Amino acid sequence: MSDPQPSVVRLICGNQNYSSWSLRAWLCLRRAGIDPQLVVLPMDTPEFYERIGEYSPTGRVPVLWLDDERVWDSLAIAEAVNDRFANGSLWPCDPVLRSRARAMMAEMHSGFAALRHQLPMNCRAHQRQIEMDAAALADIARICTLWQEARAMAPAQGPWLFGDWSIVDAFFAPVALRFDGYAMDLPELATQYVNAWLADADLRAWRDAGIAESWVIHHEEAGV
Ligand SMILES: N[C@@H](CCC(=O)N[C@@H](CS)C(=O)NCC(=O)O)C(=O)O
Repeated sequence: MSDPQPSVVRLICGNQNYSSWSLRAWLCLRRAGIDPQLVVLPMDTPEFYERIGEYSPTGRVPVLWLDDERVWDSLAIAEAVNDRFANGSLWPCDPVLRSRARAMMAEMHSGFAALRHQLPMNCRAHQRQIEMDAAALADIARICTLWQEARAMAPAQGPWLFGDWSIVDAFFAPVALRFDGYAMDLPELATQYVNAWLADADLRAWRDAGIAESWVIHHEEAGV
């Protein structure tokens, strides 16, 4: 069956400053060479709840609109972008690496609740002092182990988890922002990976847009 390219690609997002799931979807689109129209809905405001029903069947962001077709949830969006715009090239070619990358993405998508709750993604944060409990520290340690294992498996020399960029990198990009946003001791390899993200033009463009937003969500502001 033919798969005609949509004429309008639109990503419905939350605040760029705080919405980590939106960032993941947007990074996948950018890596596929797409510059989507962005509809940014300010989360935690009456406007969000008034408008989200027009766009999202779940009441959550992100949602990708390909003309009138809607794809919701960052995980499904990443796969749709890979299928529709990148010919499958956004995953590692090697099936063993691909399975590992997918397992890491799934673990990020369904896990790390303590990290997500205690260290919210916040583009404006930089080395904030924060108190973390044992569960958040365990999440950080687990992520560093995952990154180290991926790098050890990676055949390519690039800075990304499996050498060349893949979707799993998009899923850990908000973690890189958190690791920069809040002061913590990291292994050297994790610091290098965070720095690779901080130097990335797409991430910087998103972060700058987030910093420029005027909305503040007080319960997402952590650390000092
Ligand atoms: N599993 C979803 C999670 C989406 C999600 O929780 N989005 C948050 C913003 S990052 C949201 O829509 N929050 C607004 C609300 O729940 O009112 C995904 O991966 O896309």
